Amino acid sequence: MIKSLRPSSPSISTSIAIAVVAVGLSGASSVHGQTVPTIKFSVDSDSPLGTLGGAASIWNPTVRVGPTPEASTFISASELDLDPLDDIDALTISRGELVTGTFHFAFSVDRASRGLSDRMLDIAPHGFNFPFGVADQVFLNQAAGDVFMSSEMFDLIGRVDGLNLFSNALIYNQALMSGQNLNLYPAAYPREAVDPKFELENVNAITDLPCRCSGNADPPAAVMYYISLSKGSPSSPLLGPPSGACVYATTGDPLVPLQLFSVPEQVGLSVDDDIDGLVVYDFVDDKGNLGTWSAGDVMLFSLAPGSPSLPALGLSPATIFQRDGAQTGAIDVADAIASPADLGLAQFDNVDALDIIPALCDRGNTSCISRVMATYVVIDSLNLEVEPLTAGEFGRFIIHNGRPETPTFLFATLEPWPLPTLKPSLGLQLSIQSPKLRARGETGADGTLTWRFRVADSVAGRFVWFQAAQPGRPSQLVPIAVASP
Ligand SMILES: [Ca+2]
Ligand SMILES: [Ca+2]
Ligand SMILES: [Ca+2]
Repeated sequence: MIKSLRPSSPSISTSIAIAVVAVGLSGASSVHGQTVPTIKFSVDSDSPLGTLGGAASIWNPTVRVGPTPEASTFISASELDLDPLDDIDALTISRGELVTGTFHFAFSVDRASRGLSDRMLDIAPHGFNFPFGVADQVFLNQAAGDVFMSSEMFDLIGRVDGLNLFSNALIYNQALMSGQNLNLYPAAYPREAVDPKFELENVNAITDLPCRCSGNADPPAAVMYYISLSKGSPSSPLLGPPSGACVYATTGDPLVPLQLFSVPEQVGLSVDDDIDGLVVYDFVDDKGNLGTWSAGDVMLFSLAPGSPSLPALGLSPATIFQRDGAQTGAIDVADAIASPADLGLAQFDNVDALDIIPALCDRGNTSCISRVMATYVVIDSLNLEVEPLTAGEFGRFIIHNGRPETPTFLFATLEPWPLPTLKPSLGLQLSIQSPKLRARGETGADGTLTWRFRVADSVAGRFVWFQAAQPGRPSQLVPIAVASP
């Protein structure tokens, strides 16, 4: 039975229809040719976006991808009736895929995590190249706003198979990768080093990653979100036992308050534990109700550093646990279904956001697993290199990290501002106005391409702005002062 502190409110089950209208934005949509990922996330209270209720809000990326990242509020702290000082540190939709098969983990790590640098997937099997993962994004100081995918597959018992690499690959960069980014700062491509002084956004909750299951229609909008607050959040004592290990359910409808879904002891935890990564399967009970922890429900979670259950079991903040609604007693090592090493992480690392991606391949079929992973993984960052230019002489323009064997275009302008330019044929927006197509070509199997052409005499002494693009993927903007001969 739910302990509701606001008994006069309508129940969650009766308000689902309203909620679908209120928050029914799920499913990939396309605006101006750019794909908007369905992914929802939250950030921690130390993130620039986490002030003024930002850490108590649910966010999603916007269509705008470019030099100025911009996430938008999906459900605000006030719509959730949360305090601006609360911190949502775990978030999930109900994941039926949890109980029907195998899955990869999608996860984020905190600012202090390092990853295991000897587990990089830059030479993955079957010719695939997954160049970015936790360890290199940490090295470049841009991991905290990223989402990674496990190379291994799991079910509710533990690891079942995978690439046997015990590693991870970047699937959403914090910024700039159209359709594969959260539109957070720093505005850096995955291969760029970020100044250590930069105040990083830390994603500490994710859910609703789309399945790239070919042929499937967009999934229906989620009817309910399940959240956990970080320990010490001011709303916690108002919603049930004060604890970071409680889970609350919400339709996102501002008229319906958060409802207590589970208390710590129901999932084998202490009130002093803190759930910081969460995936729930909420089984519809025989009365047709959602929003209560009961037999048939399943929960995956990770705990925050400092949770007393971890040292008691000798386990890590990157351990992932599984509990079901019929289980009783405290968690133990048998409930741990993924270790840090399974995910390519170190023992002291912290998984601080969690989701699952359905595995579509048979066990042992590493060719299939690599191919499916390649549909999620950030493969390239389409970097444009322009060597110093002199009017009247040949210049060299080099594409790095492009998608292999893909049409590639180079644009230039003398007047870059103020308006960006829509390129529907490429499914993207260039950051410059009045772009002139200067060159086209196709990248080689290694994703590189070099153009060499004569620079016009008329641009001697002037600034020229260059930007390259592959379908759906613009490069960074490169301004160059052209020397006079
Ligand atoms: Ca990154
Ligand atoms: Ca978290
Ligand atoms: Ca954790």
